[in-house]
Amino acid sequence: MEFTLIKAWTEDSIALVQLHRPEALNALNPEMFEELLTALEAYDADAAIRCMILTGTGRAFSAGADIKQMAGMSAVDQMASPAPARWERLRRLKKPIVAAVNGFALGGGCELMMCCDIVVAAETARVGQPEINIGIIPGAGGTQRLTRVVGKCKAMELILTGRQVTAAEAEALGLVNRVVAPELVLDEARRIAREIAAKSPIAVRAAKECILKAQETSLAVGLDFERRMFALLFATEDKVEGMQAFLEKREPKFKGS
Ligand code: DAK
Repeated sequence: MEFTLIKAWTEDSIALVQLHRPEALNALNPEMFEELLTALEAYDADAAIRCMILTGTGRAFSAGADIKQMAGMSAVDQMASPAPARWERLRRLKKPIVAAVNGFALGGGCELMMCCDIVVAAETARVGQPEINIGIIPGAGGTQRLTRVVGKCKAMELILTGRQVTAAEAEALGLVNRVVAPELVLDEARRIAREIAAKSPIAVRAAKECILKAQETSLAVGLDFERRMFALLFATEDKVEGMQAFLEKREPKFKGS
């Protein structure tokens, strides 16, 4: 795959995608977002890939949507914008994504981070929804996903003041799984991705689907969904292999079948 605004490569069963527009702090323009989706969707469909990592080049994971491009847009432009459909495509990815947040994750960058499944952040990273400072509100799920993760009061504070929080505060808020030294952020993401890549990809996919379902449905519906997914996994060879390996006191070899 040939890209100009991102870099994408694989390391065994892990795919890495790096936003690569450092002169604009990886601000998300439509061209970069299309490249990002092309790469992620290709890896999502590739059976050899078990887990993906998303990171940024330079000082930022992403400083959000491209303000220079948004400045000229009208309400009618926004109503007709293909952007929501792009974010929807991101939401439909089945494989887990580990975010390696190397620097600023602001606005759409924070929303992108929240679309990932596990987040490793550099100590120097700064996270926030600063849209209020430019006269708008989060538009890619920030008011919804942030509120579900951190609760109403904290979401109100972050979105109404636009304050950037440190990686440590983001971890305390539950937005970030762990905080490491900047030079270790990608390696820690790799370590987690490899651990996930060694599991049954079918069980991993089912678990991701169930957990995301918990964010958007009632407990009763979610429990019912989980029960069905659980039963479904008993039809897989990976379930037979996993349980057999345990009984034989050996490591399982999952094939994704
Ligand atoms: N857009 C465009 N360029 C940006 C940018 C951005 N979001 N953020 C930074 N840059 C550019 C700067 O303009 C500067 O470029 P030059 O002036 O050198 O050409 C370069 O990156 C370096 O930035 P600074 O000089 O400002 O660097 P500092 O270290 O002084 O400050 C900063 C770093 C991250 C604190 C600052 O750059 C900053 O405040 N950036 C803006 C952050 C922000 O407000 N982000 C939210 C944008 S609104 C939607 C989907 C998504 C969205 C909305 C709707 N739909 C699906 C409908 C998302 C909206 C947003 O994200």
